[in-house]
Amino acid sequence: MTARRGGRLRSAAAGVGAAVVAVGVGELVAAVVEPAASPVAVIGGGLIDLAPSWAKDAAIALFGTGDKAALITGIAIVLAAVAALAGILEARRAGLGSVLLGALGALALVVAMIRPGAGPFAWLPGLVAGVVAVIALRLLMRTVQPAPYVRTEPEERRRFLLWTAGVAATGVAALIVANVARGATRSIEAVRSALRLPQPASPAAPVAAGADLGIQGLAPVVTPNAEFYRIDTALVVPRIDPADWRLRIHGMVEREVEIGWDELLSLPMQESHVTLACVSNSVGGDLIGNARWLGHPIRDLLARAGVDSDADMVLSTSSDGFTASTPIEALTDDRDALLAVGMNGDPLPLEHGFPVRMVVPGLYGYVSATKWVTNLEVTRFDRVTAYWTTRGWSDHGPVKLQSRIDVPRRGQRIEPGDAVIAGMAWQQHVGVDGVEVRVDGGSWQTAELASAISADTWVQWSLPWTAEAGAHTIECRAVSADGETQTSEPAAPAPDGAQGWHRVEVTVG
Ligand SMILES: Nc1nc2c(c(=O)[nH]1)N[C@H]1C(S)=C(S)[C@@H](COP(=O)(O)O)O[C@H]1N2
Ligand SMILES: [Mo]
Repeated sequence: MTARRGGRLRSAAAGVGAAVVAVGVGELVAAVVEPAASPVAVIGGGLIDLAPSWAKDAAIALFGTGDKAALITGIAIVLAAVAALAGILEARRAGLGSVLLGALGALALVVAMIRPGAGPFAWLPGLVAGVVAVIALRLLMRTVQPAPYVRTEPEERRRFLLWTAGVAATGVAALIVANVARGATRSIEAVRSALRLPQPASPAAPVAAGADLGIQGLAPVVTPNAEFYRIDTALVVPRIDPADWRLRIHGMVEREVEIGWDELLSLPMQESHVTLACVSNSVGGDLIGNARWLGHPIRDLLARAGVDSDADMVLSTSSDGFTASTPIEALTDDRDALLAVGMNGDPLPLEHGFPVRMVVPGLYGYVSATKWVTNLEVTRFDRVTAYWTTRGWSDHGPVKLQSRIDVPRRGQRIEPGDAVIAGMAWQQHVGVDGVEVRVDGGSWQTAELASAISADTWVQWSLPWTAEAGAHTIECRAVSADGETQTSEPAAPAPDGAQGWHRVEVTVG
């Protein structure tokens, strides 16, 4: 009887040990890839969201500002109980406890992914936690298994205790490292939110009331930071303290220039709206956004360094090693190529390049918009090749003339009668002069253009439409300020940007 109880106790301990290491490793993965996707935090957050308000009020009344700690303690107790149960079940029937622990990991995975603002790797911590839990449980069960009905042998007990303690200690160590990593993130986030950016010496003109048509379903003309698309190779978002940030300008220059954060902020700041687009954006895609950037003109810094007339490119490098090759004329002509520190009135969000990034109107992001930028080398296209160019993308990346239908959405059902077709059009730094729309291959109709913020931004357009019952195909094409009509010739994003007409199929009635 004692032996049996001892066996059950060990099985329960094995379950708890497996859970500890799983949570530890899951939290560590989250701290590295996406702090907000921490399994404990998402489950806790989910519970907070689900909890009726009386329960929240009660928790706050009982625990005050310690309510979060209380919640986490509560989660830990419940998790320990479930894990102990998983251990006992696993001893009864191999696989049963594993399924239970795996399901907890799956729950963390799902909750992390359906969270608003979930990042591309939100699923990873839950997945890793689930897999680690199952492996650890199976491993520990093997050290329990030989002894459940036999008298406890000191040898076996020692082996079991060592393994369980080792596994749990690994989990605790992972938790500690995760917390240190998260602490570092928090402090950079705290530094960021405490920052006050200087007023622009040359502010952006206010956005005209007519720039946003306010049509439901149409992208807003200025994209809120939280909705701005994010594309980069950074599995771990670089965390740079502005106090440590430095930019070095070197290469084919008369004199090297190096500046730090304080000096950059002391320089005259310019503000302008620039639409940033990704070369990977497919026709009709949403890898594009428009923001009001605050920064210092790159042109002025290059002038300070004195650019060699043989140079035709600036290779910008980020703190994590990403590189972009930007044609030098785009950085030295009169366009608003900025070393940006602000985005829509706030310091750059961490994932959009905090503390400093480049923004260059008219070029795709991969050849111009280096985030977390720390190095500008003045050089030549025939001497060095940037990150995406070595992977088959074009070395120059001017944006192509494009237009997109936002309203109605593909597959949307519409009531017959008065409707509206609306969308966005862009060719940054060239500008858009018109948009034409046709339905079911009929004649092209001229859409109404909203007032453009500038040639460096996208522009909204709309066209009233009397929707008749049946299936319809809507197409649009833009005309640039240069008089070019958007080509119907389709092309995939690689190697230099997608092209062709956006086509949307809808059903009326
Ligand atoms: N450091 C760094 N900067 C980068 C990238 C990157 O991978 N690393 N990607 C570029 C690409 S391809 C694009 S489209 C833009 C996207 O900027 P966003 O994420 O702020 O929208 O950043 C550019 N800057
Ligand atoms: Mo991109």
